[in-house]
Amino acid sequence: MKSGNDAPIPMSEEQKFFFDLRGWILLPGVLSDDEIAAMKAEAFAAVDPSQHMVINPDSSYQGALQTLLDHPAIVGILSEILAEERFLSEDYYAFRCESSFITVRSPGWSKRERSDGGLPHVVRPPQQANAMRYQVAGRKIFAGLTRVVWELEEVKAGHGGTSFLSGSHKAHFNYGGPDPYRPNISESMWENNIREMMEDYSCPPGSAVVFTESLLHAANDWTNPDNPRCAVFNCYNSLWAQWHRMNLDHAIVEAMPPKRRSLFRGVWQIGGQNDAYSIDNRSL
Ligand SMILES: O=C(O)CCC(=O)C(=O)O
Ligand SMILES: [Fe+2]
Repeated sequence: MKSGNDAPIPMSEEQKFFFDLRGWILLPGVLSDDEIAAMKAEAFAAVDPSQHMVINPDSSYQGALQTLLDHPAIVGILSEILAEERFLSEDYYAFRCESSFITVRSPGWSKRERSDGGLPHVVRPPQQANAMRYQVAGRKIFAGLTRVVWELEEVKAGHGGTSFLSGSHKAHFNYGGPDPYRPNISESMWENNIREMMEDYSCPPGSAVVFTESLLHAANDWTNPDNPRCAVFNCYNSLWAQWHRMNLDHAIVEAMPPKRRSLFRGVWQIGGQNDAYSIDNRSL
């Protein structure tokens, strides 16, 4: 297992192939045992004793968890699928982070605790044109809104990891519900068949899952009796598009190393050089 925030690891041709084909890839065993222990301690400290409500929603932007935001194992991938080559730089990231949260689920946690009840959903239905959609043009992936899930505990397939309908990020037909603009499969005549075809992953602690939010995906009951789920969900976008409202405290970003700060700069391009984060150039 490797670790440390050193040089970014380029996205491999194999990763591109499978990410394009399925809409998600697993990076198993990225973090060292020491890193996992430190991060888990922070994550568990951020949730209340019932283990579901997050007390400090900004925890994953701080401490050891902060280093996940631009971990070298994902920087190469995000630069490939969210950035144009001409914007790549040593000093600034060519993509943005726009959401980060911690999830702790003890054995028996039910997806009914989520507002969507575990319904398979997407950012926008992929068969329509929009700024978040997954696309490939000129042999280049553009993955609109992209999520990186860091699993800090073991995940066993079929026991509560995030599940995906592989390939659905490129679907051209709707999900069988009454409204083609609905970003989920509610009221679909094929709901059971869709759910049956969804797949998830097994992974050791310290693994990362990267998926496009144009892929149908869902939360699931945590039925693994051996350990809770402890995961950090980080969301990224291009320099010029924003889905989430951030409202992240300026002081938290200001305390980060300068390159990491650039993940939180304003969302615009023309009218000056938009590289560095500042109090006057932040995404809100
Ligand atoms: O909680 C989960 O496993 C699914 C989370 C989810 O819907 C997302 O990351 O967009
Ligand atoms: Fe989601």
